[in-house]
Amino acid sequence: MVAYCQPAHATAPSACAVTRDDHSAVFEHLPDAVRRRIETHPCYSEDAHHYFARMHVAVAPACNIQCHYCNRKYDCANESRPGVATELLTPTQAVHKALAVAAAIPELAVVGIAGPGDPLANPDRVFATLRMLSEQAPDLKLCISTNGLALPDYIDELLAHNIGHVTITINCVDPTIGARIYPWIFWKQRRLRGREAAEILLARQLEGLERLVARDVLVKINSVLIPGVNDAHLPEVNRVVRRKGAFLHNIMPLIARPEHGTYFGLTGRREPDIEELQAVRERCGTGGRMMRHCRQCRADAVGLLGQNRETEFTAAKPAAQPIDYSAAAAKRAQVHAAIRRQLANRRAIREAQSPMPAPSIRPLRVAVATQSDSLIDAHFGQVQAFLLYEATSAGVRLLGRRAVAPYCTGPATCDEEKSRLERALQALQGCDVLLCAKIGIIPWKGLEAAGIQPDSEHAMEPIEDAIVAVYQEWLTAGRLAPVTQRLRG
Ligand code: CLF
Ligand code: SF4
Repeated sequence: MVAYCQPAHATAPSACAVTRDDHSAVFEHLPDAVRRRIETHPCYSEDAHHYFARMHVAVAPACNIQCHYCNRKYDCANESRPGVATELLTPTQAVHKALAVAAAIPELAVVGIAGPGDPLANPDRVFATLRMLSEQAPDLKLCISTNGLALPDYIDELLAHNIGHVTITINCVDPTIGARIYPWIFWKQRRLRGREAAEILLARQLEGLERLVARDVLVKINSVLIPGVNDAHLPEVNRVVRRKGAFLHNIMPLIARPEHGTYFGLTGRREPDIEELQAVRERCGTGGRMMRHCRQCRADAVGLLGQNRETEFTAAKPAAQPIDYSAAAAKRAQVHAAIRRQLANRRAIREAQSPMPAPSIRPLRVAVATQSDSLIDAHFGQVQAFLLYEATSAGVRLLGRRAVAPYCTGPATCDEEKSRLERALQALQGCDVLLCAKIGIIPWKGLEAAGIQPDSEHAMEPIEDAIVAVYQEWLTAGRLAPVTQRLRG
């Protein structure tokens, strides 16, 4: 891609003061027809992402441009990052895998093609896959994510394959900035560079956006926030794409580490921190039309957003039984109907509740040690990053990921241990609570002394359920002082 395009632990909605996610209330003004098109899509509806799953089929190896944040040669099975895929599939293998996943995960709602290269730079493979999928699994939504260079050439074909959701990665609308992100594009049998290349790419992206919107496709724009390159420019991108009819804007942090071998990673381009990301999103100010729950999926991701179940469904692991797709589709229809009922109940509860009191209660910042990105299942000292969440009376929201040097790296002198703890505390700065599966007594005391409450009571629980429970505890205990009295982070 292009960039950064457990069985669901769906729980019954509750009438408690905070739910796992109430943010998509902002979509409730949408016409019913549009709401129906997004309510099961985990990327287009923040509500849906807790309940409905997506999968990507990695059928698109080639790309027609180069981005300075991309290196598709690097793969790590444990890493969730756009452009990463463990195995490339033929269209037939991809369809077989999609049917196997659909049979095993009834929450599956969307099959997307997001790489590892650009889908529209691989039109034969991609359209063969889409054609077979729409014939054999007509109840699944199909979705693609593209850099947009070839998009205007394929509008009719995308519509013919029933594609109702398209993501275009647009990182800038100014070719001077574009030339700093895209070293080249491959265009009409020639490799073009610099501003000329960026001008063509950006013009094609915006043309594709306008033409899809004119054909009633719901277009989401992904933008990678690259500090020092396009951070100040993204509000302008937001204005332009909104004016042209984009449905949703998703601003994601740059991932750039030297070990990934990308230009930005190797030349030390900094990844933005959570506060910068929030600030840019706020400056765009599109409220509910800003996607905030993207998990920067792999090109072969399977499961709920944040889950990586792809290793359960490799080409080398064919389904044990022949797949009875009709039975799977019938089961899926039942499961989806039950989830829809839950969500409708939840909406009804939300609508019946009086408006929330003025936001005098400050948010609770929670750091989570997790391996799976869905459960609290990691030891404090062994993680290389914490997920950071914010809980308010409106719900629980993922803020992002904060890297940390693991605290436990073998025997250490007192001084080394102290400096490891200091690094961990720095990564946890601004947090009230750390949720983890386990933590040693020394870091426990260190965190407490720094005003961060370690908590391993919720080990192996789904992350957002645990955060709701902790938020309720803090609320009940009166530990969330009014905003005016205490602001952190
Ligand atoms: Fe895949 Fe993208 Fe479709 Fe979703 S992902 S092609 S729109 S089904 Fe979603 Fe993953 Fe973020 Fe993409 S969380 S990277 S936005
Ligand atoms: Fe996507 Fe191609 Fe850019 Fe990589 S180089 S992020 S595959 S558009």
